[in-house]
Amino acid sequence: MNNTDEDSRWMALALELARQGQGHVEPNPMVGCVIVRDGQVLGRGWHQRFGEPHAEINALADCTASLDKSTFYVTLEPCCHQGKTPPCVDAVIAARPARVVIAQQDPFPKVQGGGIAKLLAAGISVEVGRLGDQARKLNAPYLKRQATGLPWIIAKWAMTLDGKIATRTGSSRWISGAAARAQVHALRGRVDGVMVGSQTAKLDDPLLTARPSGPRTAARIVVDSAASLSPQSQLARTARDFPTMVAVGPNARPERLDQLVHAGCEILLCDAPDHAGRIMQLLSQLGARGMTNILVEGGSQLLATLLEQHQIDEVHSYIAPKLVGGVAAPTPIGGTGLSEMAEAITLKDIETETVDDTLLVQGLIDWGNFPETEAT
Ligand code: AOF
Ligand code: ZN
Repeated sequence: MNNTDEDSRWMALALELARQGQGHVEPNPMVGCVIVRDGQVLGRGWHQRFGEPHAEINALADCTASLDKSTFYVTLEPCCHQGKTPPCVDAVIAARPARVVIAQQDPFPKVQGGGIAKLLAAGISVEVGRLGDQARKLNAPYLKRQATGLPWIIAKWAMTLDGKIATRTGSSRWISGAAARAQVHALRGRVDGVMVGSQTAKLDDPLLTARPSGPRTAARIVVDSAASLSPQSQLARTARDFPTMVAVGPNARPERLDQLVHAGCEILLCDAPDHAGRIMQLLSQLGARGMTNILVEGGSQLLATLLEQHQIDEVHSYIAPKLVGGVAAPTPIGGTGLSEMAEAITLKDIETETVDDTLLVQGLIDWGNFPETEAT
């Protein structure tokens, strides 16, 4: 194996370790670190939990040998700031490695190339960008929030083979099978929020909790300009057990707000005059609260607004081998839609998987929301 292959292999291992922090470290990025000398792993570590030691510190703690002439593979530039923990870059320099290979620069304002500069100033050879695309994909939600203040939006729907998310009467239970639904529960268990529109809340009366629970408890968020969520709904009735937010518009009636507050819901006021403006205000509020990932489970109007605002970043479409037909049966994304097929939004990084009899198609949409950081 030549040096380049070697570097990619160890960085791939560091990325694999980083991923183990998913659901535990947000709003921090997922970071992994492998320390190698002469083809031997001396230590490995990852950022395991928000507020706890960073990847490099855990990898150093895993080492018993001297690290002289070793190479560090880190998926993100080592930090150079005093945060909840001391700067990692000082601990890396103290270990006297020959080289540090970094997948990606950290856009965090207190770091932003400062960690790399400190390594270079200490006479350590530094390479930036090894498997950078993979690192960027892994931490895309972190990068979007750093760049825009907005959370990463995952749109999920289940539809029949003829593209319907319900029958013409609104019946939708169940389109996908139990195994596909279990996957969605796992996703709910690692995101910061699970969002639906008011119509979906009304028609489906969902609970939107993760069953079984996952590494974090998502807030359930209803986009409901008129505060029309029924106090008798499952969401309102369980609002004291699971965080529940209702995003309302400026014209919501005060008595409706009182009822929801009384039930234990938190009201998020979005006062823009139009639906799109209110959605953007809501996303800003959620991002400002430290939310990194929001799962949106419909309906078609909410997804249309998010798409029009270029705020759907990732799609999980479950396609079940069923047909229901009907021009009045809803499809996943409503709104006016595009006029030209040539303008269709094309997803990238497509992954497909069959879950029992249901096909999952997953992909990302690159809106250019977070430009690549310059390599130093
Ligand atoms: C690293 N290695 O493993 C991680 C880093 O909240 P704190 O104090 O833990 O700091 C969070 C910031 O530190 C985060 O925004 C990012 O810039 C960096 N994360 N850096 O060297 C790591 N998780
Ligand atoms: Zn650090």
